[in-house]
Formats: sequence, C-alpha cells, structure tokens
Amino acid sequence: MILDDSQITTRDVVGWKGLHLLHFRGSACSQKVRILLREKRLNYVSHPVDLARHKHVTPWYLGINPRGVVPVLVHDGVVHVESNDILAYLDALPSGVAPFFPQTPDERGLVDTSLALENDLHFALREITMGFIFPKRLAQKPQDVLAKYERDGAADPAREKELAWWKAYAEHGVTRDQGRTAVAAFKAAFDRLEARLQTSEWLIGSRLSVLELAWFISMNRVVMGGYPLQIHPRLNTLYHKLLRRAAFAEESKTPAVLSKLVIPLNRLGQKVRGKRLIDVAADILA
Ligand SMILES: N[C@@H](CCC(=O)N[C@@H](CS)C(=O)NCC(=O)O)C(=O)O
Repeated sequence: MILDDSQITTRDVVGWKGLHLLHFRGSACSQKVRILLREKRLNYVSHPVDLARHKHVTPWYLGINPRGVVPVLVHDGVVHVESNDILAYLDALPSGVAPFFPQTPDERGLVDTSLALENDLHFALREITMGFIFPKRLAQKPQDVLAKYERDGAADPAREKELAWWKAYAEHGVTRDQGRTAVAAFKAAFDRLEARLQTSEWLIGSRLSVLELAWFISMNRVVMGGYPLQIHPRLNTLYHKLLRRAAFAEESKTPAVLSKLVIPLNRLGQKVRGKRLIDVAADILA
C-alpha cells in the first residue's frame, strides 16, 4: 500500500534513492520483509527504528508513517506500508531469483486469502507476545509515550486502533480471555495449514513461497510464547526445515539477553502463577 503524499510530512524521505527499509530487529512484520529481501538478494539501506525505545512515536517517524508501525519501505522516494503489500511489491522487482508469489490467478487467490488471515491475526500475535513472552513492566508504553502517540502525526484510524490496544494493555495487560482467544485463533489457522500439508510438502505449489515466509514468522513467535507446535506435526516439520535456511534463521534471531534471561525468567514466574500459555489454554490445545 502506498501512502498518500499528503500524509508524508517528513519530506526528506521523498528524496531517498533506491530501496530503504525502516524496521525493527524483533518486529515480526519487519522480519518477514527482511527474509524476502535476503532470499531475493536485494540490496537495501537499513534504517533501524527501535520500538523498545519508542522511536516510532517521534514526529520524524510519524511524518513517514502516521500509523506509527514498522516496517516501512521507501523506494525511490515512494513510501510503502503494510508488510504483506511490501512483500508483493518487492517480489515483483527485477531479480535473478524465482518469484515467491504464485503466477497463476487461482494460486494467487489462495495466497492472498491466506495472507489476509495472517494479517488479521496480527493483534492475536501481539497478545501472545505481550501475554506470554515479555513481562508487562518491560513491554508496556509509559503514559508520556502514549500521549505522544495520540498527539503527534497526521490523523489515521490505524494508529487510533494501535493506541487503543496499548492503552488497554497498560491498564490490564493481556487478559486470560484475550490469551485464550489468541491461542484458539492460531490453533484454527494452523489446523488449516496442517491440512494443506497432508498432500504436499509445501503450503502452495511445489516449492518455497511467500506463505512459508509469512507463516514462519507467526510460528516462530508463538513457539517463543510456549505454543506446542508439535500438535501440528507436518507444520512443525516445515517450521524446522525453514529454520535451517540462513535467511529465516538470521532474520528471526532473538538477542541472547532476551532468549536466555528475560524470557525464561518471565516464563518461570508465569509457571508459578499458572499463567503460561499452556496453563491458560490447555483445553484448547488438547
Ligand atoms: N499490518 C501491519 C502491522 C504492522 C505492525 O503492527 N507492526 C508492529 C511490529 S510487528 C509495530 O510496529 N508495532 C508498534 C509497537 O510495538 O508499538 C503490517 O503488516 O505491516
């Protein structure tokens, strides 16, 4: 999706030449885009936007993307948002690598439907991330950041939705019901993917496609949250096969301080309180 030029108030980006990606290392949507860039061997200028330090809530960034989320692709001064649209755009650029989107209308229709579902699950993915991976005291946005998020940048309904989510999270965290609904949504989506793998090694067609790329990121994140992916055996095998590809492994890596310290400690605390994903949603996953 291309943003209307009137929404771009940080005008310096309009002069940027070539491919530029504004992204955050740990953001699921950014990881998707970086994997494709790497698989397609497309060079780009990297502009890290540190979500943990709220750099996406600055007037500079909101002047590029008033939705206040990453990733953003700027190509020859044109601003593209929405990770799945960015994937389609990048895939169509000239490169020596075979396309990741199918070229027949039927298969393309199936892919678009599956990507729309993956996009619709974005808030569920956040609920698993913030409910079962990171402690609230680290993940929540302080009141002054929420105030800036509300005040700065051009009005945009997508940012209002973001703001409402973060305000509710600051108030009560991820509730047990939210956590259960999110797990159930992924269970249903993964059951559908598992069914596709009954007759084929790949989610569509006869080789790696954008579907593996997009769903890998969700699988990786929910596994971090304690989701037992082995209940979907074929999908679990596919996930481990993808993890052996350099682009997937490298671009989805979690810094050691999180994977070895923050996340295990949080999990331990949740275990004691019976609040791990597996405690809260055992019946859904049975
Ligand atoms: N549908 C959008 C969702 C973008 C999105 O929500 N990005 C997250 C990171 S994965 C973000 O920037 N969150 C802002 C925050 O954490 O405050 C896309 O696919 O690009």
